Amino acid sequence: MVLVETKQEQERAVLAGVHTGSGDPLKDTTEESIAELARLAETAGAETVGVLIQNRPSPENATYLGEGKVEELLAACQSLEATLVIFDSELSPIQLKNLEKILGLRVIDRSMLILDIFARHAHSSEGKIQVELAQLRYMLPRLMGIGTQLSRLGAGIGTRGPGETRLETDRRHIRRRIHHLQEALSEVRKHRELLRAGRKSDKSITVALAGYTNAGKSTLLNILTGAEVYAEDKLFATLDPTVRGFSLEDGRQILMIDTVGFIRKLPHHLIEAFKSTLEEISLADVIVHVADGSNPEYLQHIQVVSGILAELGAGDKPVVLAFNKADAKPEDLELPASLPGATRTVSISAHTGYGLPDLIDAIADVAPGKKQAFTLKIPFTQGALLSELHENHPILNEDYEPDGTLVEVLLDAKEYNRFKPYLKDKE
Ligand SMILES: Nc1nc2c(ncn2[C@@H]2O[C@H](COP(=O)(O)OP(=O)(O)OP(=O)(O)O)[C@@H](O)[C@H]2O)c(=O)[nH]1
Ligand SMILES: [Mg+2]
Repeated sequence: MVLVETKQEQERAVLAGVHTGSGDPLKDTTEESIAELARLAETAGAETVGVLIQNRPSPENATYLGEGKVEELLAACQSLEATLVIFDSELSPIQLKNLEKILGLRVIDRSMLILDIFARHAHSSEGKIQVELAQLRYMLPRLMGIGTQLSRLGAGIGTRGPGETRLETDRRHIRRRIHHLQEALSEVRKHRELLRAGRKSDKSITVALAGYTNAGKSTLLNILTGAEVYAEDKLFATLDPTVRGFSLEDGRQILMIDTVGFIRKLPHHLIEAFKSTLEEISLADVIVHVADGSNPEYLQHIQVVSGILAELGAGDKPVVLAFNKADAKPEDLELPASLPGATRTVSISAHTGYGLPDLIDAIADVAPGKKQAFTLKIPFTQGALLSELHENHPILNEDYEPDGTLVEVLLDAKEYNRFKPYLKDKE
């Protein structure tokens, strides 16, 4: 068989948005959100050839941009030979339909772009189901009574499905598919619950890595646990949670879970659809919030992540905030020593290994079952107790006295209560 490589022409995208100056930089179109949109476009395989931002108090109902600006956008698209227009905010079904008609080009919005990247990066069956579910829920209202269905089929960003299944134009058919996917997902969820129950029964402590996309979560998991998770300078490189274990010095077992990254204006359908994956975060004992400490935008990123964590019901968990990429931090960028909402704050580099012992210490400090060193004196008559200590607890030191064995051992609060009668300093 001869394999013929077909090279697809790169899409040429014009980015567009409305800057309302509403004062909420996480929802508005700003220089940063447009720069991020360009990176998203790049990750999806499109080249940004132009940007158009209109200043107006609120988007126009029918066409998002004002009439004059739409004309300007049309002219720009023609002269730049654009193949695609990407809006920075979610478009209503009407806006989408009108804009496609006026511009004569494929129009997508930030949500569709993110969904498209997720569709490309989904590998596990769970990931694929979740992405398709989010895509269909997003598409459904946008297929109602409009004539653009056909233009949504075929190749190109915003049209890709996760599997072989083509998006069906028939609403009923889509509803049926959504129902089917929901059932499949609940099966997967059961499987996940079983896995989790297994972890709980082996008394491991679960630590979830959460954070903005591209902050370095997967790189950190790899360096801490020797995992080989795909990490790349790409947005949403990780979709599937990977779990790897390591032990703390006091013997506690940690299971660290890598998770999907967050971004501002994350489509709500995605959060909904990814609930079963994201549950790994809300059920963890500790959250390590990885932030890119070399990015001047770090505070906004932290805000977005904290918001989503709260939405997932994980707002009250102990959080270790890890400012990553210390090796690349610009000299004039100041990082706070602590932030509200973070139990501990550390500075690290997953590339050079800088600060990792501090990170481990912080995790050990906030994780349940923290152990401390105590010196016990076990009378020689209690041989069984001594063997038990040896078998189940990390021993730091051992010495013999005429009336018993002195053992320096690490104990958590519960174990401490049990061995309290043998504390040496009680004498
Ligand atoms: N300079 C520097 N780059 C880093 C560091 N840690 C990670 N990176 C780079 O940052 C990029 C993103 O890393 P990932 O580990 O894929 O980030 P992530 O948080 O898992 O991203 P998503 O899975 O997309 O959410 C990669 O190019 C890494 O090599 C670091 O400590 N210093
Ligand atoms: Mg990752």
